[in-house]
Amino acid sequence: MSSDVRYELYYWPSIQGRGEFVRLAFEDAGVPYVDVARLSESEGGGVRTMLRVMKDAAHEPFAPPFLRVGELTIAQTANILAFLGPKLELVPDDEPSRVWANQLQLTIADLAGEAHDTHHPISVGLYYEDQKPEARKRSESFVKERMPKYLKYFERALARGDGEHLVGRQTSYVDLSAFQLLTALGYAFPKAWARLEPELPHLTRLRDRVAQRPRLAAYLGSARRLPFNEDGLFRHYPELDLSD
Ligand SMILES: N[C@@H](CCC(=O)N[C@@H](CS)C(=O)NCC(=O)O)C(=O)O
Repeated sequence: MSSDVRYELYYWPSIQGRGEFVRLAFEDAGVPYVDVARLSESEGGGVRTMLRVMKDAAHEPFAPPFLRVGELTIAQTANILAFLGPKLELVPDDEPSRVWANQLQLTIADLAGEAHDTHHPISVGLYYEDQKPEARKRSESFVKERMPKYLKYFERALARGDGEHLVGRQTSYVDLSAFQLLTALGYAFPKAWARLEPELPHLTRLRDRVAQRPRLAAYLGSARRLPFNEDGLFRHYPELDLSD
């Protein structure tokens, strides 16, 4: 695995958000990356730098996260991971496995999008406080129907494989993303998660196993791992969780 390549990740500096799926892949692989917007402006970082790089790219990203490596600028989380997977040795070599990995990753992205829409059902341009009644309505169907439907789908996918890995027989970037997704949903919707957890034995084991991978455990305990917060993709608003 080559680590003399300079990988630059661009993402909002104060949230885990979608950038975290990419950070976890680098951290687990032990491959250095520069989290550019988390550097100060004097170090060549910051949000303004990120937005300028984004606008100037020949293949302009619509939104962060994006990756810059050599001449390439690559956006869309699942696309970034499909690019990085082979380089970080986090996906099997064969095409069916890679297509399956991408399929699962895109489904994780769909679920992340729906989780986001629970707190921003009307507009990303408005505050949560400006769309609270709609958010409650949206999250009711999310915690009762959509979250269980997605998570049971991932549980079946795991059970149909080797029971431990979503793709093939080794840890892939999809397993890392599934860890992130489950941890994030447990943070945002603790009651809904607690009700579902007994029905998700394989997923729960996967989450716990991934958390113990040495490089990942070191990262999760470090200051590089930002805490969840209510500016991010997965927010904990008790009124949007399952009621008792
Ligand atoms: N489908 C894209 C979504 C990217 C996205 O929505 N990024 C958010 C932050 S997590 C953003 O900065 N959005 C700005 C916007 O939509 O205007 C992906 O998976 O990367």
